[in-house]
Amino acid sequence: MLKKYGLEKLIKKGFNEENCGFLARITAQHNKIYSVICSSGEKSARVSGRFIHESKKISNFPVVGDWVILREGSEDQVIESIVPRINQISRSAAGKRYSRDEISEEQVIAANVDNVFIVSALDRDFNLRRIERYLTLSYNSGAKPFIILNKEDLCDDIESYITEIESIAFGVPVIPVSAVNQENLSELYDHLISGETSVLVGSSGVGKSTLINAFMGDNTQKVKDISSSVKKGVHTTTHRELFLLENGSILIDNPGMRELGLVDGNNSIKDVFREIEELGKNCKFNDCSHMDEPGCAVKFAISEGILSKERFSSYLKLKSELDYLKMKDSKSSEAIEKDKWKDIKKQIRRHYSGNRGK
Ligand SMILES: Nc1nc2c(ncn2[C@@H]2O[C@H](COP(=O)(O)OP(=O)(O)OP(=O)(O)O)[C@@H](O)[C@H]2O)c(=O)[nH]1
Ligand SMILES: [Mg+2]
Ligand SMILES: [Zn+2]
Repeated sequence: MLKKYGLEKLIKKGFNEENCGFLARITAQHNKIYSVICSSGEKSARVSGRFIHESKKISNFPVVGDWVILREGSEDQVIESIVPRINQISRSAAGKRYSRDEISEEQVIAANVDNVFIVSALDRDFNLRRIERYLTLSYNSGAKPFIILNKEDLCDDIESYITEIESIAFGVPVIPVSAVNQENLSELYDHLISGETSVLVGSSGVGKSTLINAFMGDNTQKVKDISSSVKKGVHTTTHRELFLLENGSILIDNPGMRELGLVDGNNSIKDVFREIEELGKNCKFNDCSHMDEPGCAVKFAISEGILSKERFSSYLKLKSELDYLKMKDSKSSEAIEKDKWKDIKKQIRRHYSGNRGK
């Protein structure tokens, strides 16, 4: 049963199934209740009290795609621990980014993911800068990105969109489809490989759930009804869920994301803006910031129209966001160190005041 749900991938990473107890994979999350699949079928589960107590960060809680160890509970199953993740797709939690007082928290969208399908619609939604952001998120996780251009039925000039994308996403497959008319889905289907887990990401209304329904061959997922399409900003899908397709591939649906803060990762800027990194090698100074240094090859490329200004400012924006996060991370480790000493001092004080009365 679990082999169907991608267990082979975990075993390949050195996971030993034998002495791990009661293993399951999270298929959906509804607030505190999880749906899980285990060797005896689907069940619902919650995290144990100890788990809540010991998990200091929201990113330590289980998410769709996680492998977990369960214990039989009186009502629901109890999640005791998470099997170390192969990878995770993360963003910084909405609304809290850059705020001074609140720590921006990492929110894990899905775990143990092989492919990220970035869905963009060929309508007003189309935005190269947003696609760059999603690419950064994918490269950060180590999963393989794909760009799906949905609603091709609404567009007469698909080729020009593809050319635009190809100029910013090097070597990333770009697949135009129509989920509603089921056009060109076979090309996408070829990338849905048995035992692999893929996640659909993209703004609300681009057709992620319609794609799930097309692949499942039914109306599993509720999709936005055309008549309510004027209700902007309303997300039709409200929770994440994992589906097993007939060909053995695993696909995760997601609610659309309004805000997409980055989480520091694998130096992904270098992968997304490969041509800028390449151009930079020809700058006069090794550490050129491409702002106003003499002999800057990047500035030269912009003045010659080889590199677009918009692309360059997107690079600077994402780079400064990641630099900020790096700086903040090192700050928070200092703060953690301080807190540790505070605790130790408190314990010493308690020790002495406790001994005084004896
Ligand atoms: N014309 C056209 N409409 C489509 C296509 N795919 C989806 N739609 C329509 O777009 C609307 C939104 O589709 P959903 O599948 O609900 O979008 P979603 O990405 O799941 O949205 P959230 O769940 O809110 O994140 C629906 O009315 C779909 O019928 C397509 O290929 N062409
Ligand atoms: Mg949806
Ligand atoms: Zn330069």
